[in-house]
Amino acid sequence: MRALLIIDVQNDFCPGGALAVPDGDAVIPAINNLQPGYDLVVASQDWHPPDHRSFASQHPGQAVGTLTTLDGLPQVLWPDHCVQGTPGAALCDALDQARVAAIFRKGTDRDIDSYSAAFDNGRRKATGLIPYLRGLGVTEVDVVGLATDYCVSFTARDLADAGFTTAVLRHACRGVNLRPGDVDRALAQLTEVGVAVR
Ligand code: VGL
Ligand code: ZN
Repeated sequence: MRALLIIDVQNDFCPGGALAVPDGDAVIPAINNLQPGYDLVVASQDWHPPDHRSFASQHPGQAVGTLTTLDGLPQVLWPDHCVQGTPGAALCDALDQARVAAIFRKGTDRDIDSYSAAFDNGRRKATGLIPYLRGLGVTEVDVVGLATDYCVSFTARDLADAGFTTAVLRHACRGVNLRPGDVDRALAQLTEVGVAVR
């Protein structure tokens, strides 16, 4: 069984959104075209409470983009984004959801960020994605969506670690590139842990 995993194609990550990824909406037609080629299509959704501690607004005096630590883990401070139930948190209307069998929400615990769709950043709690895929007999997962250097990359690494044959499809991903070269570095690190980048 081959699955397509669509990461965080949400309004806040697209142009005009709170944490807009450059050219983020370009992934949507690419992902719509890919979907018919898979046995299973699954999505994730970044889904934060309004006082999530990854938000710079929760750290007076600290600017968006600052690198700090949260509960002992490295943490970039982000603008408020993907707040539960807001239009910014919704999956983009142009994304074809007809074949999306399940949506895994993440980042719901205010005290820890969750880039991966499988575990929080401290690998303390699981979302259930991995047992869900295993239970359906999935062995191969192609990962697409937003953002390449955060949620796509963390998810692909966790899936490869869990034993899935994992690939990231570059043409259907876009990255933040907070520091120039972040996307290229993230993809290079993925190839080192056995994720195919194509
Ligand atoms: C993401 C930063 C903060 C992502 C989510 O979906 O890549 N990035 N929250
Ligand atoms: Zn987030």
